[in-house]
Amino acid sequence: MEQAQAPKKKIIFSGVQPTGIMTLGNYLGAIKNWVELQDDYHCVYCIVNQHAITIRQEPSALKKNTLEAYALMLACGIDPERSVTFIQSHVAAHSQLSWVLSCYTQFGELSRMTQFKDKSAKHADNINAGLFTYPVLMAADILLYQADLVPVGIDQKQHLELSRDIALRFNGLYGNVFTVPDGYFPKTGAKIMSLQDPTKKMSKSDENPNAFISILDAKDTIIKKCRRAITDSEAEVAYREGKDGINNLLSIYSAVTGKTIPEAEAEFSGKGYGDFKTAVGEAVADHLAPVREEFNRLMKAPDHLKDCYRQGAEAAERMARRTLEKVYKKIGFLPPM
Ligand code: AQP
Repeated sequence: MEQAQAPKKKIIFSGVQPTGIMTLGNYLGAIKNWVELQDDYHCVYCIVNQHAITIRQEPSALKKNTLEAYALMLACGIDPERSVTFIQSHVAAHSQLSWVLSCYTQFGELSRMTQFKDKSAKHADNINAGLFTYPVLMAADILLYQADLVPVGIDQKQHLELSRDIALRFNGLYGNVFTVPDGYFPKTGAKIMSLQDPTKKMSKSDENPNAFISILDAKDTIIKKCRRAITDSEAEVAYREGKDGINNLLSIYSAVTGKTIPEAEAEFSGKGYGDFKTAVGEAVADHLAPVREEFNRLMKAPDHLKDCYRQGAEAAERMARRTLEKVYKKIGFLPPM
């Protein structure tokens, strides 16, 4: 099997953390776009297990989640023969470049990151340095591959802007070393909210399983979670301010059916929330059913998965090494030979 190399097309980089089974938020905000972008770009997609340890992980669970996240990425439609697909810790250049970039990133910049503030409030007993420097590793991930575009959910916008700032600063000092990446945000599904608190984003590590839909949830579970979704006391399926729960369900419905929000509003006009929530659950479950089937098939073929991620790491390594060598030369690191 040949991994794509020799990029002539524009380059895309993105990653997902193996912190649990991906949610509908990860799928609609990120992976679904990754799949579509494979037609027009040279894509590099990564399971970012080094980012995951910024929050304490149980080692056997991390290992299992990493393989499952990789399989799930393929099950969603990422083709390892067309895109470079690998696991972050298999390519040492990520942590090597991260160290260099951390010396070109200011403490004040990192202190302003809202994800750091949110996650340190949530994990007050473990506010480690990695949690603080997470955006530097993310910048290294992206800049190593000279990515032109980075498809992420809107929640990652601030980190992406920091990556751009770091690239511009470095280029300003040493010439054009890095491509300055642009964000690529989906039109629908850019931020899917929690079903239990629609002012918060849907997260796979939420303690309340009713707050998120996992891509691998069974159909009846998905419908049940949608039916339990927090909405409001009105009985009108309409997208407007103050109706966060309904807005979220309408966005989800629109993203999985391809219908526009006004089309969805018209479809449920005069109907109660019960009917609407069930219809959303059914549409989501039908949309995800083929992914679940393919995931189960792939998990029965661990040797095939291993071949894919090993070859992916080799292709990634070749791309990453070129950038790292250039960076080391620019900053004056004496070459080993
Ligand atoms: N709710 C969301 N809506 C839209 N996009 C989302 N993404 C995550 N949540 C939503 C996008 O998914 C990609 C991978 O995210 P990640 O797993 O690397 O990290 P995350 O953003 O921290 O996702 P979670 O699910 O919230 O993970 P935990 O619970 O472990 O922190 C990113 O492109 C992200 O934008």
